[in-house]
Amino acid sequence: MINKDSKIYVAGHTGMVGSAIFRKLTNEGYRNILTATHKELDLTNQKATFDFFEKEKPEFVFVAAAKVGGILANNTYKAQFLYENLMIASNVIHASYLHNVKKLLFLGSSCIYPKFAPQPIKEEYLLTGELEATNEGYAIAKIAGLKLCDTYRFQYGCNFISAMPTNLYGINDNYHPEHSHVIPALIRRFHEAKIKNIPEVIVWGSGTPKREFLFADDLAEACIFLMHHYNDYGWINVGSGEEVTIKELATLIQNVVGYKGNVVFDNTKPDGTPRKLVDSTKLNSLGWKHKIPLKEGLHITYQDFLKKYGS
Ligand code: GFB
Repeated sequence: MINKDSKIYVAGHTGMVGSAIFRKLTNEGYRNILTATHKELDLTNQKATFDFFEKEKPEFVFVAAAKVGGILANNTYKAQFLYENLMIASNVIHASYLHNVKKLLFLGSSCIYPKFAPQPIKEEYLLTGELEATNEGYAIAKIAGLKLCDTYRFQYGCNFISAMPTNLYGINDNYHPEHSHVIPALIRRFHEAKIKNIPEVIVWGSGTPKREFLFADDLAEACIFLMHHYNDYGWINVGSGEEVTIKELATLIQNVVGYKGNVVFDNTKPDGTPRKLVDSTKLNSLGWKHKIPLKEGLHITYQDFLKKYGS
């Protein structure tokens, strides 16, 4: 069982999810947290990863390191999203097996499920239909990762588990104008339009797709909860059940930012999956539920954006 003195490696601790897990662990009094920046350790490099585990011998591992991005980034850098995420998953999971890590939690994404899966999406719908083309590479790499966890449990008795979060947003997100996810992209675009008096803001796609959103600090809490309470095969959905259309989301963000101009939809940009609401019954029945509602999370996120980029 994990305790406050356990040696815990948070892979990807500088990213939005990894930094939320690091923050939550620190606030809860875990005193022995191991981290390494991308510059210090390239997890796509098998030798470097194996040497790191040989030297550091972590007891518990959160795999929050990944090459991530929004729909345009996934649809542009297809090879990198497949290769880099495959290598990170394979290297960290195999190194954890080689060095007797007591427990590992691998983080995937709701994009692993079929494009037209029945909604809400249950864990067992995996591999029952075609994937969404725009993020197929990322999805296949994440499916490989969760399958590595289950097969290492089967063949080597490793206590490796997987969590599949819905779309995430929150503190320390990536605000790149092209490569980011929808919430940080629109926060930045509405903010810049407000301060520069730009008459209209473009939102990608038709505005009709629906997305469920979970605040990254809620996911961090769910990951620590699962590290304590889940020790079995299978992947666990982590969602909020809070679903909005992209049009409704744009209006929410426009109001949070206080932008008074027009909103225009650019149909030349891809919509992606029409809907991806995950069924979180399995996790909820274990005793975890999200806390931060979308509106409150958007306000917190915008304040974080202003603190970091407002000037
Ligand atoms: O957040 P997003 O890029 O991720 O796009 P996905 C969600 C929806 O928002 C899509 C629309 O329908 C976009 O067309 N959208 C509107 C925008 N305006 C924008 C904008 O300015 N930027 C962005 N990025 N979207 C990702 C996967 O898909 O979901 C990742 O590509 C990952 O691999 C992530 O799985 C959770 O939900 O479409």
